[in-house]
Parts: sequence; C-alpha cells; structure tokens
Amino acid sequence: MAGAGTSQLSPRWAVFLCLFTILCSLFTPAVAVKENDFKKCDQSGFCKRNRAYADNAVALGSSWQAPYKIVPGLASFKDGQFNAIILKTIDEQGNTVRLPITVSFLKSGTARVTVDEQRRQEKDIELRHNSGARPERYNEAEKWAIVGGLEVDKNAKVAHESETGIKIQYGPDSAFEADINYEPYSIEFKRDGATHIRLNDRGLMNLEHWRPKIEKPEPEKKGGEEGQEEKKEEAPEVPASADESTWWEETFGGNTDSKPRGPESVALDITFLGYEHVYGIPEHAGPLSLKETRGGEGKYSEPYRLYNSDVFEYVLDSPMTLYGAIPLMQAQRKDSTVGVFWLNTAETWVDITKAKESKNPLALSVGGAKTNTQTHWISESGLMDVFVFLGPTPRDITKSYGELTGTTAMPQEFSLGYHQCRWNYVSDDDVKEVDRKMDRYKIPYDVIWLDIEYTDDRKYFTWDNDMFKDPIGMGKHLDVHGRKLVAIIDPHIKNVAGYHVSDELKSKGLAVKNKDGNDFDGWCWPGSSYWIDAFSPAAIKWWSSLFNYDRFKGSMENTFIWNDMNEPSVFNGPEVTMPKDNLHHGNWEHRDVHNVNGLTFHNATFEAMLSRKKGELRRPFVLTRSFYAGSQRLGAMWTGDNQASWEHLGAAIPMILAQGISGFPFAGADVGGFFGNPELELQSRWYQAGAFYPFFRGHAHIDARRREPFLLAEPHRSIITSALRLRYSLLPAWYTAFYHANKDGSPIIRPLYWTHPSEEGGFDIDDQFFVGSTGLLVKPVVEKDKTTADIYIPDDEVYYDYFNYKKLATSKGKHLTVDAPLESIPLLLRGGHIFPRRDTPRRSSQLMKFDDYTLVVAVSKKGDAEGELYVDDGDSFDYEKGQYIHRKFKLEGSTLASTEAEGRDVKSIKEGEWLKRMRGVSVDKIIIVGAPSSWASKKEVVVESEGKKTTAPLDYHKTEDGKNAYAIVRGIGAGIGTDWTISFA
Ligand code: NBV
Repeated sequence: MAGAGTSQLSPRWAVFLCLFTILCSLFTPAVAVKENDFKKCDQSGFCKRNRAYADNAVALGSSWQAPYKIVPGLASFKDGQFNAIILKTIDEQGNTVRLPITVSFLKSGTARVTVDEQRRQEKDIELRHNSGARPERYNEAEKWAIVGGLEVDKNAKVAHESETGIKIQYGPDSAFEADINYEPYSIEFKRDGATHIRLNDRGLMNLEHWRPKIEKPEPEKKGGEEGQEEKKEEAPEVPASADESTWWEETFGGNTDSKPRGPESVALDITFLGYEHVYGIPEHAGPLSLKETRGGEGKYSEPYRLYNSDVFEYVLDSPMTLYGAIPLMQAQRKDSTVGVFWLNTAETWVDITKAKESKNPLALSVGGAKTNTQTHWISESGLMDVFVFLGPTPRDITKSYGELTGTTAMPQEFSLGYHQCRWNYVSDDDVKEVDRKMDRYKIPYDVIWLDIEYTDDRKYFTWDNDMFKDPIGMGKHLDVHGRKLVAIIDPHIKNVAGYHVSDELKSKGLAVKNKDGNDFDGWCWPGSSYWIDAFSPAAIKWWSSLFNYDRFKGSMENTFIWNDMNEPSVFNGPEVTMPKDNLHHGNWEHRDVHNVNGLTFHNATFEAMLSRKKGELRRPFVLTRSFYAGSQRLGAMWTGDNQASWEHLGAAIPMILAQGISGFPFAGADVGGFFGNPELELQSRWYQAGAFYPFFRGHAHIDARRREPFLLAEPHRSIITSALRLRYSLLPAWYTAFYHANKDGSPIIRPLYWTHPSEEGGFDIDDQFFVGSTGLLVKPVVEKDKTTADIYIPDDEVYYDYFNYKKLATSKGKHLTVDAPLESIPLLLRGGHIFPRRDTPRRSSQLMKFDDYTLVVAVSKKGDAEGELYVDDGDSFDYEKGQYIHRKFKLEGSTLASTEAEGRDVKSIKEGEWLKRMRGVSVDKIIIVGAPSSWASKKEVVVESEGKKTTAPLDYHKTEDGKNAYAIVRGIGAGIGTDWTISFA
C-alpha cells in the first residue's frame, strides 16, 4: 500500500521526500563514521604547525634557541605567588610580545602555572578582522572546571634567587621545589631534591601571539597548466611550523572555519623524568598505560586527540578523540606518582614519546638506564594553564585533583542497580510488559529507559501520545516496585513554530549563535534544530523551568534524565559538531569552549533536576555522553556507541578504569554492545563484566534484536540473573565505594598501579581491577570460548576464591590461573578486608533498603581484617546533616568489632525518618573466610551489643579441598548502626 500512496504524491512532495531520503541516508548512522571523517593532526592547522615546530626544535638539538625568556627585573614573589613577564621574540628584528606568567603555590601542594597574553590595545582590537568574538584569550575554563583548592600557600618561600632564575620551596614539609629558569624559560619541579617534572624541557613551548590580519595581494595567476608548474618551482619552501595557510581560514570535509582571531594556539612540552608509564587523558579506546604517538612498532603515529565528538562505531586501540575530554595525566614509576592537569577547553592534542636516558654511559643498560616520558600538549586557543602534582602516591593526586575539580556527587542509590535500556521501548505498554517479565523471571533491575522515540517527533518535553497514552500511569506502575524511569533529553531543539521549547528558546535569545550573531541552525535528530546555549545563566534558569512537573507533563518523582549528543553532535557540522566560529554567551567562540560544552548542558540539566518542585530536595541522576574535568559533580557517563563484539567488551575495561583515575569514576559501557547483536556467550560474559562497572546499563541500537535478559535461552538467562544478583547483593559495598569517591575522588574500580604503586609488574595491567577498598579483585572474561583466567597477583597477601572460599596458591608478581567456565566470574577476595552485603534477592534496590546485612570477613595472612559500611537514605541531602551510618569493622585476634567510623557521638544526632527505620536493621550473618583451625570445635560466639550479651551459633566448615576453612555466624541481631563486638575466643 505504501507504494500506492507514494505514487499519488504531488511532484513537489516527491522531490521533498527524495531529498529527505538522501539527507537521512547521509545523516543516519547506517554507515559507520570512519576514522577519515575526523581530522588527523596534519589536517588541523595548529596541530600541524606545532608538531612541525617541535620537529624543527628537536632536529636542531643544542643549537635550538627557544624564543621565550623571563625578564628578571619584572619578576616578583609574594604571598605564595610568582609573577613575571615572559618575553617572546617574534621576529628577526627582536620585537617581542609580553606574556604575563603566574605560578601559584597552592595549599594542597599543587602548583599552577598560568601564561596569558598581555591584553591587546584598543587600537589593535579595532584592527581585528570583522567578528563579534572577544579579543582576549579565553579565560573562563576555570569557571566551569574548578570548584576549590585554589587557596595559595603563604608558607611557600624563596630558597634562592638570582638574575638567572628563582627557586621556590613549597608543599608538605617544604619537600617540593619549583626551579624557574629565566632564559630560556623552563620550570623544574622537584620532590625531595630530585626532579620529577620539567615544563618546556625541550623548548617546544609555543604561544601563537595575536597579530593583525594583513591582506596579501593575490599572487598573479599565470595561464595554463604550464604556468602553474612554473609557479610551483619558484615558490620558496615554507617550513610547516610557519605555514600561514590555515591562520585565517581552514577547510575540512567541505566545511570552512573562518578564524577571526587568527592563529592563537598554545603548546608546551612536559617531561616526566624517570617515568615509563603515563595514564589518563580520557576519552580514548586504548590501553590504560598510554602509548607513544610518533610512530614505530606497536605505537601510534597520531597524537592523542581531545575534541569531544560523536564518533559512532569507534575504532579500538586508537588515540582518536571520543565523546569526552579530561586533560589530566599521571605518570607512574616504582613508588612515585606525579601528574599534570592541562586546563584548556579548546581542541587539544597530546604527543607522547619515551626516551631512554643512560645515567652513566659506561654502565650501558645495567641498572643505569632510565626512561623519561616526554609529552607535548597542543591546544587551539585559550590560556596556557597547567596544574602540577608531585604525589608521591596515586591517591595524593586523586585527592588534589578532586579538591580542584570536585568529586563524584553522592548518587541516587538506585543508580547503582541495573538499568534496562534500548532504543527504544516503544510504548507505555511495552515498558510495563518488560517490567512484568523481569519480575516473572525474578531478574532484579531498578531503571527502565526511554530513548528519543518516546517524544512527539523528537520534540523533547513532549510525548508521542499514540504510543505513550498514559506516562503517569506507566511511572506509577514502575513505582510500585521502587523502579524508576530515565527519559532522554538532548540539547538540540526542533526548529518548528508552535513547539513551546523552540518558541521560548528563540524569543528569549538563548540559543547558540552563528558567526553572524543569528541563531545557529543545524541538523540533528529532529531535522532543523537550534542548540540551547547552556553557558548562559539565563539559559540555565529557563532550562530548569522546563523540567518542573507541571511543565514536563508526564514526568514525575521517579523520572530521571539522560543527556545524549551534547558534544554537541550536529549532523551537518564540521566533524559532526558545531562550527568553531559559532558564538556562545559572553561572545566566546565555540572554538574556545568546545570541550566543556557537554559539561555545561549536563550542568543545566543537573540544576533543573534540583528544582523540579519547590521544597523537593532530592539528588539528581543525569547520565551524560560528553564530559570535561568536573563533570563528575553532575552524574554518570557511559562510553557511547560501542559494538556487540568481543573486542569492544575487552576495550571497555581500560576505558572505565581511565575514567576512574581521571576523577570521573561513575562510568560504564553499553552492556551487550550498542550496535549489532551479541551472540549468547558474549552477552552472558558482558553481564558478568557489567556487574562490575560502576554504571551498569544494558543498551541496544534501534536495529538490534530485542535482548532483555528474560528473552535469552538457558543457561544464559540464569547466568545473567546470577550476575545481576551478585551485583545487587554487593550494593552496600558499591555504595561505600561511591561514598569514598565523593569524599576524596578515589576511583570506584581501581587498577593495580593505583592500589599497588610499588609493584611495577602491575603498571600496564588494565584487564583486572579491585572494587573500592573491598579487596574484591575481578578479572572479567572477555574472550570467546575462554574458560580460565590468568589473574596477576600484586602482593604477598592471601587470596581466596569468592564463591567457594578456597585459599588460592598465589605468589606475588605471578599470574594465578583460575577456572572460569561460562557460568562463573573470576573473582577473588584479598585477605585483610571486610565488606558488607545484602543477601536476600529482591526485585529492586529500593526493596532492599531495610534488609539486614551480611558481613564478609577475609582473614589476612596475619589473621586480621578491616572494612567499612557507609549508608544513607540514598535519595535526599539529609546525609549532609549527619543522617547516615558509617561503621568501621575490625577483626583483631579473636574479636570482631563494629565502631563509628568517624568517632561521631551518634546518640547526639537527632534521628530523621530514615535513621529511625534503620534502627530495625541488623547484621544478620557474618562469613569468616580463612577462619582459624582453632575455631573448629566452636559452636557459638558471644555477641555484645548495647550493654547486652547474647550468643549466636557458629558453623565451621572446611573448604571443598580441605585446605582451609570458613565459618558462618547466623542470627547475630546486632543493630547495624550500633557498636558491637563478637568474641570468637
Ligand atoms: O538516541 C539514540 C542514540 C542512543 O541510543 C545512543 O545511546 C547514543 O549514544 N543516540 C546515540 C543517537 C544516535 C545513535 C546512532
């Protein structure tokens, strides 16, 4: 019938339809975006110039004269800050430009080096090429990324000063030193007398200063091919570093970027002396320990790129950019971690090379050679703003970086459960049916998600009324079992009259503008669209109002939000994003702020969720695809459009680990793979891995077959259900790990270099990790037909099998091979830890809220163990007023004790509703793994709690192999929030 209908179309409509089909085939992701659709360094003018600048400097070696020097007479140090002027020589006549430099020594022990360009004179500004953009360098990255930690350390002091430089002592116990060398300009950062980091070590610093555009006469054209050839021969060769061809305009993939301010890149080389491993700078699909980028076997030949982009079907093992950017890098060597944070929100590239340096040329490689990791940071515009961390541990860096950019928000407790998503659940009946089936098969889950098709024609804040007749009814249905709904809201707003959001956006002037100052109109899911400019305070306020329950009709208390496409993705834009000469609030060019754009939209939605209803004080949950340093304060992220392949399953782990060590640990990957259809084995293995992602969501593309866990044939349904139950039983431990992420930024899943910074053998391991400080060590199986796992053991501690409590024959620095048939997850318990669980299987986390706890105690080699539980109502901000339970558990000798972790006098806290209910929650069961043989004849233990002594039965068991034992104590009944002891004597 469709054919008959089409044949009756008027010619105008037929043309329109035809055009529409062509456009759709161009813009819908049926064809994967290939690497070539995104720039390589030599297709990005400023990257090419800076790489060439570096090559030139390196080739010249000792005869290279870096053109940057500090003027001694203008340098001063006062109250924790060094101020000076760097002079840049810009021509052979010796003309210079002035670059003010400030080095601030912060209380945390972090140093900050900021280089600006002296404000341009009015007359220069007038000379500028015609544009509404601001003349100064972008200086508001700090406003979005930094929330604290900037207090200067007034105890920092000058240790030595001369005409050639200054040495400043700072940091804890004055153990840090910054040696600022004036000519050529460079800074050495030392800890305990040894240099760890050198800025401008190789003299690659380059700040392309502002210059007026000089219109050059078009070269006379000679006719015919012959003439052109002649011209080619005559043209003098221009070194790529001085190539002016992309200074004022640049074209890529048919899009031309007008550059009203001309070249203005900032670049700096940073060397980590004696460090062989560097980590961080997500988001890239590659190993955790970053690779070298200047070619050679097993190395990349492109720099790591940070330019938030919608790269669907992304390639693996690549330095290519992805959806988000965190310019934080850590360097690791035995017993020392240092790092830098490059605060710049423009397009950025980072080259990495490693150079062996022999201490003693006669010693050859015997103990003498050390590796320096050399990095070269290149950004298109903005300030040169670098924070330097001197460690000495990974934890110190995490903490200092967290002080600056903030830490993970305390999450909605439900968001740690399992999320069921697909593009799309097509109707409210569909949603309810999935919900019922999950119940029927006893598969726990907390959240069901709605992708873009729930809307009326991709107009966010509206519903497709035919398919979603009763959204509130649907929400209430979910609420009965404590379940939630997450609905997608994207930043592109359909450009159509009569759509309230679009009308208001336009009339209030809150959209991103194009270079001419008109509302920027691009192409996205809804067709022609505008983009909310979430940099604008007025836009944030307006955006917030749209989420009020009485405006976003159909949303309710259990509706939460998903922000996608906020790189921003613009189908017909350069590299699938916004033109760089677009203008944002304050007249900043998009070029300056591109990498923080996603954060601003996420932030606007986060703010909106805080004010949906007057007096409603609940934690938001907002998932974002694009992110920048600081996004951790606002919600969770996921790794975007992966594929249903074994390779993508493997690639997700280093990506999530990289997020964790870069301050944004609430991270996950689409379980099952977004594109394609996973075979059953892959899907089962993916749920087993996903159960250990901080953010655990199954998702699938619109063309993928339905794959909700209940649809799968046995044994896969049961395998997946077990993985989900395991996740749910461990929720108290996960929540405690989130609490720590909130307190000091620590990763939720932790790579070995982070947990064991003295063990070099673990520095490049990124396929296994610890969960918080629980001592749970997991190595998900990510290969087809694999039924064993080789787990690297980083220490001398005892390790047990999580499921059967057997003590494993481990040895430090060696791999342990464990059986891992399809139905099992390689999961170990490290001795010395105690963690909480809730063992009653239920349908959602909310239904477990007041269940009793189980404690698992893994006895260490020495015979002791300790651990923690943090719990609050998981929803409100009452925890800020002391409404939480925080316990410390300790096994010492034959006593296990629970005490208040922070030494608070809990009796003095006025109990709110939640704390009152928690009075009825107790520790029901304790499992002691590695129980001493002296307990073999024990039948009971003595429990002392709240002044009362009772007994509880103890069962002592030998493990299957008879080599060690475990004990289970049941019916303990001690309140979870109270002090108690259990005596095994
Ligand atoms: O909204 C549709 C999808 C979404 O399902 C996916 O998770 C996002 O990463 N979205 C991208 C838009 C386009 C996908 C090809």
